[in-house]
Amino acid sequence: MPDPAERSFDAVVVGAGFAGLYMLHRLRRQGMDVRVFEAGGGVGGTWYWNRYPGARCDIPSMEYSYQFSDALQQDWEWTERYASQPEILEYANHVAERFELLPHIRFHTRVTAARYDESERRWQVALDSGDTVTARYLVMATGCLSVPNVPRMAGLDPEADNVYHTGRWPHDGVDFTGKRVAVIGTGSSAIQSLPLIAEQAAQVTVFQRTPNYSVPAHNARLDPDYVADLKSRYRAFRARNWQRGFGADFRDSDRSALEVDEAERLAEYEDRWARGGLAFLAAFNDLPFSDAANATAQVFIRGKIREAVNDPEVAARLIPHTPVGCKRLCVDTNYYQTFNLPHVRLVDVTEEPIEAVVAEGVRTTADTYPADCLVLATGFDAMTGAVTRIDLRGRKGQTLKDKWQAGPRAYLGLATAGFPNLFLVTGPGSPSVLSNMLPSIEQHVGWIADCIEYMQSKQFTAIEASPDAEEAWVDHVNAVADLSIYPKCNSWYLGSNVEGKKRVFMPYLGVPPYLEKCAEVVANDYQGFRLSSRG
Ligand code: NA7
Repeated sequence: MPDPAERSFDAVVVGAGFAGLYMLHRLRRQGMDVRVFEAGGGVGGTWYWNRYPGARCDIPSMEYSYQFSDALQQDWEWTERYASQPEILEYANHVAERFELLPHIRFHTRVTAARYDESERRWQVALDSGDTVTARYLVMATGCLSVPNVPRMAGLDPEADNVYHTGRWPHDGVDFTGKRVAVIGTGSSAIQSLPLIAEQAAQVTVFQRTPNYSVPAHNARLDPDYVADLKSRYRAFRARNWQRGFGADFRDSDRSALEVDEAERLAEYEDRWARGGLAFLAAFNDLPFSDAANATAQVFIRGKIREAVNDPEVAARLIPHTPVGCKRLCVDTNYYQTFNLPHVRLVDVTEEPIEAVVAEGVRTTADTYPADCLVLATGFDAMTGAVTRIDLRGRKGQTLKDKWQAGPRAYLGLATAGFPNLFLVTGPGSPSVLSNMLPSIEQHVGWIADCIEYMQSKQFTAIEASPDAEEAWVDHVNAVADLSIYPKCNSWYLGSNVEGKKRVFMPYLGVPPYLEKCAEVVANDYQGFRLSSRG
């Protein structure tokens, strides 16, 4: 049992990723007694767990970092255009040490349940150690991509020594030299890891359910002159990008793909392809909204896949038929080209479904593919999984899992009606994964910290989203999504990658209006929230 003094906090934060670290820092700066509980053995969240070969951020490193400390952003030196997982983890550790956060984090401790005590107006938080602590505020900094999605397959033992989920990669790495490897999934994790796994393995069989579009990363060492120039105007540069959701690299366009002629359109796509990265999606302003505009980008990438892959039959199987960006666009280094290697083959499980994982490898309806080890690149129970797996009970004992059964409901993605003093960092209904996560985390953490400070200054003891405001916001999130291509294919944005999960679009599309709305809510004394004092 913890020391009695250790049982009661002003705030408990769940998770020590980038959201949890900054939340801890902010609340401590406000003089609060805070404890972070983290299931992992270190800080970094998704970057702590996703240690698979090739794991790398798809946002440029000069913009995938905190902005709250000028000294920090001036001191830290990124080495590559897109930072690798080890470098991002090193950064997270640096932040934790620099701001003296580690003594306030309890590692290897999972929050299993939390119950709101209405009479005390405090959360009772149960830990897997068997201890219970209490706090006025509970902040879920649990990440959008933190609960692995493990497929149900006959014969599959996800805990077996030769089975590796990309989101739970062994810390010592895996040596695939001379091994026959089966990779299940063709999302970003597979797309990043396959070329490196194939460099080592004797044979790789990739099991694809849905092909994905991927654009080249063109990753490279950062040019010191470029870094020096950016740092000389870093604060303004980042502040401006924050307002837009993505950074300068994105080069937003104000043109429709349909208002230019074919030559101009191709030139734009070629230019973006040559520069690499997610900015491909911003080539024209209607790619996320117009089927006809999006179709032009589809044709372009399909051509690039045909150019990259020697065997036309393999190329045909790798070509997606969904809108570009509908599933998150991937960013790769030699993904399609890897299928030209003689020891790499592609199996389409829509043609020959997997029947079972067997001792020899993976058996489909057509064949058995030998494998010594299995890589599950099968993604995550995104956005809601980490929150709903905790037995969270709000007023009148209502569970969050029940409340969100038909899809997540949260006001601004920050709070949910019936659960006072509970905050979500980058929760469903906020831009989160459709923005640069780091600024979005900072914006949410700042909003929550300011809100708590406001409550204390006014002596409020509880804050709760009103059901009406929440409903209006959820309707708005859906209405905006329905204007876009996003609901037109199955993706983790919709939860449709997880068996039995309700198909609902979860992030909010549009950073600038979202920032305005959050500011407006504050300016109007937390409009849409009910604030109350005891008695
Ligand atoms: P993703 O993008 O969700 O990809 C998971 C892949 O695994 C995807 O191709 C899935 O096919 C496939 N999958 C999942 N379950 C199965 C089963 N049962 N059988 C065959 N294939 C399956 O996860 P990632 O980890 O790659 O990337 C997540 C995000 O992390 C990424 O978007 C970046 O933002 C960083 P499906 O498409 O569902 O048919």
